[in-house]
Amino acid sequence: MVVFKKTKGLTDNALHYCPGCTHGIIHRLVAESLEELGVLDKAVGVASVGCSVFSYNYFNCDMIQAPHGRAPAVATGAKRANPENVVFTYQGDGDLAAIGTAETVHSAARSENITLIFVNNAIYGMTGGQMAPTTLPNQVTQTSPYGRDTTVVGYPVRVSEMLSTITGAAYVERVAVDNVKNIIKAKKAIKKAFQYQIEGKGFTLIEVLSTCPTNWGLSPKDAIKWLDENMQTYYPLGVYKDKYATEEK
Ligand SMILES: Cc1ncc(C[n+]2csc(CCOP(=O)(O)OP(=O)(O)O)c2C)c(N)n1
Ligand code: SF4
Repeated sequence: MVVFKKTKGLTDNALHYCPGCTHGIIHRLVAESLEELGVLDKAVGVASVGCSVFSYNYFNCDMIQAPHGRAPAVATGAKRANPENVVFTYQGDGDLAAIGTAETVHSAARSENITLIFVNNAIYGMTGGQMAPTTLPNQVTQTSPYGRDTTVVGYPVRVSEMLSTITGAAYVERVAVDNVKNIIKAKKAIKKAFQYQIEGKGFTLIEVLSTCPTNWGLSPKDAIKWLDENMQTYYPLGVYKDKYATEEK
């Protein structure tokens, strides 16, 4: 009896992520969703710059590598050139909410029919743990060794809340992958975003709260606890925008 089978949406390449990093779980949820919706052969993923830069080696669909922050612009081109494609970006918070803020906001404003998978781990992972726009107040990073001082560097950007104010955004939800219940919810949200795209409903973004045990300086277990206790307080989970919610009922 087959109890578990790996999704066809992922290649057989071994993931390079650190032990306890939840990038791998998020990859699986995206890949399973594409497979279950039967769109793997027309899916185009856009890898960003950050720890997930090699996601083009893992997703078993067409992939493009975009320069830092430019993934939504590249995705816009891929979608407009071939509207039957199911196009998604996979971006960290440094990529999406710092250097790529303009592309993120304006692709939402234009209601591009693309899906952004936004992995928020509150830090720049790949480059060694510098402060990100999403770093929490008082959080210690390599560039905020005494904790993020909001009087000097300002406050974290809440991407889902911000995008929910944009008329062009169709569906924006924040999820987490810290326990089984939340992982199931995260999968549902990701699948729904792709479903919306298939139905031509416009811009969708799923923000996934994720761990970076290496740069947080925590064990994988304590990193999950830190995500629960600190990140979810500052970044509450939930649906921030669903233009079509009433239609669905
Ligand atoms: C134009 C440009 N500026 C800066 C960098 C350096 N850089 C590479 S990855 C990265 C941060 C990535 O952090 P994030 O997007 O949060 O992803 P994570 O690694 O945490 O998954 C930076 C600043 C770059 N590659 N290109
Ligand atoms: S540095 Fe952080 S985000 Fe990058 S793979 Fe390691 S744990 Fe994951």
